[in-house]
Amino acid sequence: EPQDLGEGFRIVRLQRAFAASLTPSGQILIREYLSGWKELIKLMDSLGAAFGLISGETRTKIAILQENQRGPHGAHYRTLQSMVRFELARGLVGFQSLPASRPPSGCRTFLRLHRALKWLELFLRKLGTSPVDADPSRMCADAYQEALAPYHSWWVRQAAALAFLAMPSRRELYRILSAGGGEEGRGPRRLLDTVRSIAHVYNATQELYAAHGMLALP
Ligand code: 1PW
Repeated sequence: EPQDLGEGFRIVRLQRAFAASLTPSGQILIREYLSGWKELIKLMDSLGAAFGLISGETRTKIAILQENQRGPHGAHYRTLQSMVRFELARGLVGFQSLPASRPPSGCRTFLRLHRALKWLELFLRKLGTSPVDADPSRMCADAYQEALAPYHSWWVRQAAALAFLAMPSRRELYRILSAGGGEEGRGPRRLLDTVRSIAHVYNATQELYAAHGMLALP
């Protein structure tokens, strides 16, 4: 589709990436998942400089997982299931704090993105279902409180709060979210389709991590 071309954020690419990251048999494909996150980075970058810390941190997490994929054990980093199996078998998960000399595990790195994905799911759902006069900056902050703040240090929470204050107006946000042309009237629907795709992959990840007692990796 023509709307797939171009450099800017496209919600349709976000939706397709997360939809493609969950196979019919329930495998989670890490490359597709990361391509969803890369699309999200474009969104954060278009929200302004205040989101720089957040997008920079996200880039770092993506880079760690991509290095694993390109490394000598790359074949094990194709799906979340095979990554978990591999790191468990090799004792690489890091259930206790690892010495700083050890690289962060794929499992703990993915868990950071997984938690953040819940924030996104909540935020987009609020955005897609709220009355037109609701304030996006408030919805973003509420979603953060609910999903992510409990895992963050005081300093990170302050920085995040500052970024939310700089959130563009609802009108501007909708313009960004419906970029690509011809989507105006479909904004909220596309938004809610996206929320559904994100929720599916979130829930599958959550089940896998819960089954292995990996929801609290340091
Ligand atoms: C338009 C809204 C977009 C929502 C995208 C959500 C992105 C969430 C990234 C939050 C990053 C905040 C700053 C960094 C915090 C890190 O300490 C934290 N990382 C994450 C991704 O939560 C935990 O990683 P760490 O320090 O244990 O390596």
